[in-house]
Amino acid sequence: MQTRATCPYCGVGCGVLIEHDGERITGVRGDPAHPANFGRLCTKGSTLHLTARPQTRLLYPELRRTRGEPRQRVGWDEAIATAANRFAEVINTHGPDAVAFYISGQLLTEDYYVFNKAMKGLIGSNNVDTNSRLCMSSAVAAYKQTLGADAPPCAYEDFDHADCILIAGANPAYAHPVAFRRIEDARKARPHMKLIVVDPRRTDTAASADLHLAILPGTDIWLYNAMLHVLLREGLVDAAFIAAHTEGFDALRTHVDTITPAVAAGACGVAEADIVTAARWWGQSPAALSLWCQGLNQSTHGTHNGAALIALSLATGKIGKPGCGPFSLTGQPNAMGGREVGGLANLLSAHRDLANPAHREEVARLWGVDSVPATPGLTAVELFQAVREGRIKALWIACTNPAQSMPELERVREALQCCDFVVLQEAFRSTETAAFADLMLPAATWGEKEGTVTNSERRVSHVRRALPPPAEARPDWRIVCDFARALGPLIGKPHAAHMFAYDGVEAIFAEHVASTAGRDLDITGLDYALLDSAGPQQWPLTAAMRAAGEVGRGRLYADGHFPTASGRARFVVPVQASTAEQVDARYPLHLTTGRLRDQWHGMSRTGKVARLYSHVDEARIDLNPADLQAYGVHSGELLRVSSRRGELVLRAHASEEVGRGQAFVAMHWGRNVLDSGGINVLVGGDVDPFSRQPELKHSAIAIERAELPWQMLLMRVERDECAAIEQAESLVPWLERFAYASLALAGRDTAAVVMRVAHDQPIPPAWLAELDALLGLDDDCVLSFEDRRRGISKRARIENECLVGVRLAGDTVAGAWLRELMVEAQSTAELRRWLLAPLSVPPAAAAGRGRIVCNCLNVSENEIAAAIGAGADLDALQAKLGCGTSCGSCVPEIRRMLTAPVR
Ligand SMILES: Nc1nc2c(c(=O)[nH]1)N[C@H]1C(S)=C(S)[C@@H](COP(=O)(O)OP(=O)(O)OC[C@H]3O[C@@H](n4cnc5c(=O)[nH]c(N)nc54)[C@H](O)[C@@H]3O)O[C@H]1N2
Ligand SMILES: Nc1nc2c(c(=O)[nH]1)N[C@H]1C(S)=C(S)[C@@H](COP(=O)(O)OP(=O)(O)OC[C@H]3O[C@@H](n4cnc5c(=O)[nH]c(N)nc54)[C@H](O)[C@@H]3O)O[C@H]1N2
Ligand code: SF4
Ligand SMILES: [Mo]
Repeated sequence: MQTRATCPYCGVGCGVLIEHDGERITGVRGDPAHPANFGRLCTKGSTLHLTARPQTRLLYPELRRTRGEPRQRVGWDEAIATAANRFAEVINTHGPDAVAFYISGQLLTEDYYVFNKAMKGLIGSNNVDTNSRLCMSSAVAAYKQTLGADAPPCAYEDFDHADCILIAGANPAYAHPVAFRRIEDARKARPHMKLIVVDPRRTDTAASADLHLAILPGTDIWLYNAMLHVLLREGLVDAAFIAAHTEGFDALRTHVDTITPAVAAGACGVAEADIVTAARWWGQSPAALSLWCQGLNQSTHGTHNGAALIALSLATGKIGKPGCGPFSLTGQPNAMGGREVGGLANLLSAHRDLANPAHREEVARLWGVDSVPATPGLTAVELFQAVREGRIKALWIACTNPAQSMPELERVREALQCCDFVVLQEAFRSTETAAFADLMLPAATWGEKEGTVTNSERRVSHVRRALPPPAEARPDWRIVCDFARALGPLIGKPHAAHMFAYDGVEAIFAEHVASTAGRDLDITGLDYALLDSAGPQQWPLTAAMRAAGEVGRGRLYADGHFPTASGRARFVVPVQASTAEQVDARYPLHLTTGRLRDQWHGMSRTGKVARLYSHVDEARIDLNPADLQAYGVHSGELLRVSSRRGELVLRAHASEEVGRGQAFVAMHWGRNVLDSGGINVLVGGDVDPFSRQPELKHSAIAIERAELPWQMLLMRVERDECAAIEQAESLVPWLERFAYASLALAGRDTAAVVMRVAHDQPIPPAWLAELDALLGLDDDCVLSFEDRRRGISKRARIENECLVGVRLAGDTVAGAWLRELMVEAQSTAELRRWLLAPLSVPPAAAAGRGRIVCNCLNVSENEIAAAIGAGADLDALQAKLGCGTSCGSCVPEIRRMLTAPVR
């Protein structure tokens, strides 16, 4: 059986066909009919079915009755009653602003809608904010300041019409892969198209560009202002468009007058000529499109980063036309939906503004309440500060993992620790935030819930449910409605019963649709039936458009009219700020953070699929080889990394991708896979003044070698992936005992758990014995070798001539070889010989496969490099090895290996 849904990962919003037998999800395919992806999926989307396992899920409500005690399973009635009582107590004693919701751009629009209504319409506070504050809020503010509304004006189809694409602060080869596939196709079809990438790092996206501007972190505004300077100087602006459809240009023109390419080149650390080239390509191309994401948004001047980029589209009149426009890539699958329903502390339903009394009145009327509160609620960073200071006493978290993803992580943990009552509504059992929850509510997730999502190009899809949720998990919207109805009478609002009396999820959608009437995102022509018959639709799609047989609008502002008071788009004079935190002698390196190709955020889903570790198998800090050399550190050694807020130990990785003086760490690694709190213990919480988005991309750090001479590697093959996950979970509490430790899965058809440890001295024999017992390395079937003098010990379990478990202590250089033997279930005579000899290095013949580059076809780096060495080009590699022929996510990396084989 097949059910149409969408991928729950990124904002590309690919359609998927869920294959199932009525009881289990058995496979997933790209939906050929979905206009976002036409059947394609990336590495994450195509492994979704492997994440649909009840064993990893939160299955029942759990309640902690006394602080310090573990949570116990309770029934739903008790769970909802307890939540309602505790929230009512706080509201009745301390007022509605003493409670808050912290929710997520991964909720469906209907879930979001009821959360927002419950806080603003029922409880009477605006304290509802989301992880979109860490993600899209600068893009929202930039669109509103310039174009007048939070509406990305473009469509993916515009890639096919562009003559120049400028990707700024985004790495779509990793983060929006299927959109990047479409850009690759467009380039093939239009060989004259220019691709410019602005990113301090030489990512796979940057490496594939015609021009890579590797600017110094935080210097974007200088660059876009200097490009405008060149456009003006060379007569490449569209004076007629500026005069007819914009305002504020004179001030910006004056501002950029002194920002010559030479000035910007100095600020940005790039060649003056490259800035001129970028401006000319943009200005001379009939159609030019910009794309941006977190490299611009996650900054203390994120709003103005966006505004400076948008100004290039406005000044050249390249907006509202095919192949043109400023296109913000949405991070999460439904951050757009959350913005549409106004599910943030400073917004209201259907793009209405909290600050506007008429808007507040309209929303109150829609909801049938006297009023909605006027004071803006607290935004993410402020919200957790308020929790920490005891001003917020009850916190409801849904579909996000703040104990991993928020900046200033130690403070966030303190906040969660001291909060009187924390509810966590989660689909998976063991996220970092779960440790702090007093009440955990099991949520249905992908494949089990129905509703709608809106992707980056304003396209609304109907997400369908393939199976019922496991055990007692329930859809998010239903949990919220049950809570709201229980809470109402306790806070003197009996009409809650009526406000939240939906007979199903479509009734919520219908209410949301009604709220958009006459707004820029008017979708009064939409219902589930139309989405089912005509397919996913872009907004607006008004009732009148539907009556006239039209579909949703692909491109906005074709008429040059903008939703501002004057109908004109606005130029904004940006602040010329740098990053909030500067490097200095004590913290001399600039750290940026971001995404890996095959992992998703806190890894609650992707971290449970062994093969998704094969591209990058451990947390690491990327540093320029010259910097590593200057510190006298080799790639693979451990470093103590510290910032003004915290420190952790990470493995050094030499990478030409990062410039001198810079460093990169992926955001994914948290307390479930590392001994430390995770990368965000380093990252600060300074925010943009307009969007309140924190500067997650920029921190100053120091590094020094971590002197941890004692090393250990533990590996164990398990019966199946579920067993490997369970084994990994049993090892999580061990992580913090060591000065350094990391956990990972490995393998593909055979799944293994891998734990790497380093310590300042040998660990107590009792610990070793306990770990051996845990991993089945303690009985008579185990081969063991010990060289006390050299402090080396090896233990291995061999079953049916295959290695199934290993513990190496003292020296772990053979780890990669042994791991391959294990997960590929190869038998080898060399293994026994090696095990029983005082050798640590692997046999010379044992050339490993190396990292897996192509995850679909399981093709490794070394195999690709060997074929390249034998003269293969991309076509030959694809024909011979199959790499890059399925989802295509690895093609940028393969292309790069072809031009510079050594990485
Ligand atoms: N594989 C994968 N894909 C994802 C996600 C995931 O977790 N995993 N998450 C999704 C979500 S929620 C989001 S928000 C998106 C994020 O998508 P992206 O924003 O594309 O990804 P990031 O890696 O966070 O950051 C992009 C780039 O910004 C660069 N950068 C850092 N500082 C600066 C700067 O000062 N200026 C410029 N111009 N660039 C800078 C970084 O080097 C990095 O390469 O990805 C989505 N897609
Ligand atoms: N250093 C650094 N930090 C960052 C970033 C960065 O670039 N650098 N990026 C920031 C950005 S852009 C983002 S978007 C955030 C993301 O950060 P988070 O929001 O914390 O990331 P996720 O791990 O996706 O959290 C979503 C949670 O929802 C759960 N879940 C999944 N489906 C459902 C469901 O249907 N219902 C419910 N109730 N729960 C469900 C998942 O198990 C998961 O634990 O991280 C931010 N933090
Ligand atoms: S690009 Fe990948 S992660 Fe994003 S929606 Fe498509 S399949 Fe999912
Ligand atoms: Mo995001």
